[in-house]
Amino acid sequence: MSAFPIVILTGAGISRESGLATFRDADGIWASVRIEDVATPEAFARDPARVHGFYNARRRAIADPAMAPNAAHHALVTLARAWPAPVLVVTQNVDDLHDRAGQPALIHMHGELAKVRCTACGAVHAWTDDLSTDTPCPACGVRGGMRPHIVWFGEMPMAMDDIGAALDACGLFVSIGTSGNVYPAAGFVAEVRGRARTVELNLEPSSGTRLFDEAIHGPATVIVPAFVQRLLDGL
Ligand code: BV8
Repeated sequence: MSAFPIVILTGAGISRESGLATFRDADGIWASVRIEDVATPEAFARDPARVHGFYNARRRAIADPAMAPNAAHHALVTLARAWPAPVLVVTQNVDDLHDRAGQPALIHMHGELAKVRCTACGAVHAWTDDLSTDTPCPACGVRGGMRPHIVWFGEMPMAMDDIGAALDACGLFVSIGTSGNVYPAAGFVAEVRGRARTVELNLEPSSGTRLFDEAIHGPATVIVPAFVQRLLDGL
């Protein structure tokens, strides 16, 4: 088995079969809520209670004990444990299903629903309860400054330097369950193209499907375990 590092980008499609909605599919989140109303710094400044309500509902949904990692999440853990070189999962997802599956090297580039941040002191806290405009920061006590630890449109995604270094070093880039509409993540395939092998695993062709060396289409719980097995078999 050749020892090249692997970077895997995941999106909402990998969590769909665990019961979480995607964003841009017909039954996705952005079909019923406008991005400009809930997922920008301007929306939070204008109507923080509405933004809290949107993220409180989604935080409650991932806390449901019935919500569990699926075969695709587990397959990526199997790959990371068995592969002889580094395997980094970079997820756009704000759910905690990769964490709960036990993914060893994981970056949440768009933040995490299960964390909140104080805009007064910068402290980040693990959080399962609802957040309100009156919630005090457990670290500094200031009320009114708590926000979801989420990267909104117009904000800088997290850990971009680490992601850039991993993309520079990888020999294989795999994109799973993402429509390829949100940048900078949608640009990763173009960044590594020509240097690393690129593979798309998605229910249907993404916006950038022609940029991949190989594309396999189907449900993540079927095609991800099969692809992992193929890699581990050295094919
Ligand atoms: C930034 C909040 C500066 C969290 C989210 C060009 C270059 C750079 C930037 C831009 C650019 N053009 C525009 C921008 C700005 C903007 C952007 O991309 N806008 C788009 C809409 C045009 N980007 C930003 O503002 C970002 N910040 O750029 O900073 C910068 C510049 C350069 C370099 C560095 C920094 C910040 C983006 C933050 C986005 N935050 N939401 C939340 O509330 O959850 S985005 C939201 O979309 C989610 O986070 C989500 O993760 C993300 C991506 O969506 P997907 O995961 O792809 O989901 P989607 O529904 O679209 O697709 C699901 C796919 O799964 C489908 O294809 C479907 O077929 C498939 N599927 C379904 N079921 C299954 C399945 N596949 C397999 N199996 C299944 N069962």
